[in-house]
Amino acid sequence: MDAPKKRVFSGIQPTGAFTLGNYIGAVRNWPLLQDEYDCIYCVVDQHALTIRQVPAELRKRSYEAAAMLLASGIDPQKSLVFIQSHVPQHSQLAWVLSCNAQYGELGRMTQFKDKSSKHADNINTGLFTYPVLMAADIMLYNAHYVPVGGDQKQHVELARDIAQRFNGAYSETFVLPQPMIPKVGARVMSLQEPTKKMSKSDANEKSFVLMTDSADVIMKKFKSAVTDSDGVVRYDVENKPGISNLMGIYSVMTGKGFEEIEKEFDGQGYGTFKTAVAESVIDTLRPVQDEYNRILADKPYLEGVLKDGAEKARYQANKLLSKVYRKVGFAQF
Ligand code: ATP
Ligand code: LTN
Repeated sequence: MDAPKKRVFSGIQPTGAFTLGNYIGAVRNWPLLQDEYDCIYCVVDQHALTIRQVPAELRKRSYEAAAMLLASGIDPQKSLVFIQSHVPQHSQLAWVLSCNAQYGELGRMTQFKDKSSKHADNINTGLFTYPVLMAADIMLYNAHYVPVGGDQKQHVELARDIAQRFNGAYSETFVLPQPMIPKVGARVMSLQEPTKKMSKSDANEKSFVLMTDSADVIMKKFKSAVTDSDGVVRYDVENKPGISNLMGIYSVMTGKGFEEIEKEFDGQGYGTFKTAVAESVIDTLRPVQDEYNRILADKPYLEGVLKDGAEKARYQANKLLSKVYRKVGFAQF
C-alpha cells in the first residue's frame, strides 16, 4: 500500500480582495499541491477580526475569498475548503496552545509589531495571540507543510516551537510543521514603494494590483509603477528594487528566468517592459476572474462546498482535539 499523503494546510484572511502578492506568494501555489498532498485550505475569518471589520462586509468577503480560492484552481473533490469559524475546534485548541505559548515569544512577532503600530487605537489581545490561533489551525490537522508568503515564516516557526514544546510536555502528539515558501515571489513588493511589501491594506491603491482589477486598471497600475532612471532591465534587488520586483512578477507569470528576461528586454525602454508585465498578469488573471464571477453567482454551489468542507474538517478536528483534551488532563466520560 502507498504511504499516506502528507498534509498541507494554509489560510487566508477575508479582509479584502486578494492582491497579486497574495496570489503569487500563496494562493497560486495551493492548487499545485493537491495531487501530491492531502490539502486543507481555510478562509480565516476569526483572524480577520483582529482588525476592526464591518460585519456585513466580513460576511460578504468570506464568500468572495472562498470563491477566489476555487476560481484559482482548488478542487473541492481533492481538497477541503471551509470557513474557520465553522469549525469551533480551531479556537478550542487555540486556548490550550495559548497556555503553551510564552508572552515574550508572541511579543517578538514582526506582524504584531507592525500591526500594532498601524492600528495603535486598537491593540486588542486577539492581535497579540493571533499566531496561537494560526498554530491551532495548522496543528489541528497535523499539517506537515504550510504554503505561505515569506512574511508568515516566523509564525509557522512559532507553531513548530509550540508543537515541539507540547510534545515534550505531554508526549508525541503533533507533527512539527514546516513553511513552504516559493523561491520567486515570496515577497511581492508595492508598486509605489518597492522596498515595502505589497499589501491590500495600503492606503495608496496604485501600490497594489487586485486579482479582481480590470485589464485597464492593471495596465495603468503597472505603467505608473515606480522604477529607476537608468533604463536597463536588470535583476538587482539592492539597487533596482522596482525593476527587480516587476521581473519577479513577470518571471512567475511566464515561467521565464531572470537572464532570459534581461535578454528579452535588452535595449528596450521601461515602457515596453511594463506593458509586457501588465499583459502577462492580465492574461493569467482573466480565466481566474471569469471563473470567480461564475462561482460567486452560484451561491448554492459555493455554500454546498463550504458546508461539506466544514463538516469533514470538524470530523478530523474533533479527533485531534479529544486527544489533546485527554493528554492535558481534562475530565472525559
Ligand atoms: P495585509 O496586507 O492586509 O496584512 P495580507 O495581504 O498579508 O494582509 P493575508 O491574508 O494576511 O493577507 O495573507 C495571505 C497569504 O498571502 C499569506 O500566505 C501571505 O504570506 C501571502 N502574502 C501576503 N502579501 C504578500 C506579498 N506581498 N508577497 C507574497 N506573499 C504575500
Ligand atoms: N496569518 C496568515 C493567515 C493564516 C494562516 C493560517 C496561514 C491564518 N492561519 C494557517 C497558514 C496557516 C496570514 O496570511 N497573515
